[in-house]
Amino acid sequence: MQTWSSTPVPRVAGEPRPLRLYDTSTGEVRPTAPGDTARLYVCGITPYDATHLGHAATYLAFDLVHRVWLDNGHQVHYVQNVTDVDDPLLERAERDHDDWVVLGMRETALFREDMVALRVLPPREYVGAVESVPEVVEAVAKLLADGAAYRVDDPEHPDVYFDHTATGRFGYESNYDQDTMNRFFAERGGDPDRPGKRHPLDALLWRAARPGEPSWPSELGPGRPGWHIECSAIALNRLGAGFDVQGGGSDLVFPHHEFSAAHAEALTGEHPFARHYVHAGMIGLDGEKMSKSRGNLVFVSKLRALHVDPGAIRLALFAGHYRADRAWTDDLLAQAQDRLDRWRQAARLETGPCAEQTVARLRDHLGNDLDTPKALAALDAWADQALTTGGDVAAAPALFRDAVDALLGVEL
Ligand code: 5CA
Ligand code: ZN
Repeated sequence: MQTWSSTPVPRVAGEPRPLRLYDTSTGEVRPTAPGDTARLYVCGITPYDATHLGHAATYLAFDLVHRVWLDNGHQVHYVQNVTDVDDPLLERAERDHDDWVVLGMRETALFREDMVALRVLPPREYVGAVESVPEVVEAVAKLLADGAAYRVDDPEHPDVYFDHTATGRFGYESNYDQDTMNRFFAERGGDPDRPGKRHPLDALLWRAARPGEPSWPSELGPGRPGWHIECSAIALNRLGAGFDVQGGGSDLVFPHHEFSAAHAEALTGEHPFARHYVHAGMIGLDGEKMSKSRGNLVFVSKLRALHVDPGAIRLALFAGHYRADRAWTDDLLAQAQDRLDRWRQAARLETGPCAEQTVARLRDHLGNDLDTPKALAALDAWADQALTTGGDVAAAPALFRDAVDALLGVEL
């Protein structure tokens, strides 16, 4: 699939700081340790509706990961998928008498526009589920051959399921107890009651063709991919096993990332699938998680149509820590716009107080599990000083502007 465009990222004077991130699987903030090329996979959208601020917050969090690695001199091999065939997309298309292919293409195009407007650096490879069907077929065939997968005994719909005990490590990514796993599996796309499964928690790998549903001919018989194997196959085939960060929102901790890891580890025999599993908190509105199914959404495209400054959207979402569940409010946006105005004013001064310490603090805070609230406070302190007492360093406003651009993705 076509990815999106980006603007150049300035290099910032001074010493970069390595990136430490909270890893869900170990429950610790640990250093990332990429080689020359850092390898990042972030779960992409299911394109049945426009991008809301919850999605945006998640992609902005990983945009910071991307930017901090670039600051450290790494190349970044970033892969993102688009779940352009799955139940929610097919259901929405049917509800609206829309063609699912057209719906997916339309919403994906809008997502790209939103990402460009928000200055999210693009993935190197942007990969659809539909275009990766052959990769999924190959993976599922291998899992079947290795005994990690099985067909249900249903001649009409011979679906293929993953034996969740295949790796002997199931549960290591989320660390959830049995009850929590059962609950989230049922709530988040799983089918515990499907007759013929060996265990309620086994996950779908290949759904045999049903009348009225899209399907692809394959050595497994006609059908379509399950959800988790899509991300295992796309990530493994481009990044290899043991890549640096697997990312997404915290609603993907289980079952999606647990199974993506289990499928991949059963395929390769290598552990771990990713060295860090990183999850962004949920953005809510009016006390509830913002979600397409609840319909309590604020769309990025709506805000753009209202001429809201994308830099203010970034700063509003960075005002809270990426791992915290937090609420979107009009006040939050107004405060972010004020902050952006002050920073712009300060960055346009001819001279200012020395900004080197400020940039060092910015790097320290971002390197420490993307602590944006503290990073923003450090930048506020410089801007306030610049606008009140001032300073005589001619290079300071440009250094401030470049650091905010390169590291926070905000154009002043
Ligand atoms: N296509 C799958 C991933 S393979 C999917 O979950 N798509 S999605 O469109 O439902 O979500 C896209 C991304 O936004 C995921 O990383 C998800 O965790 C994240 N997300 C969804 N809702 C929110 C929210 N309210 N706050 C923060 N992130 C969210
Ligand atoms: Zn995914």
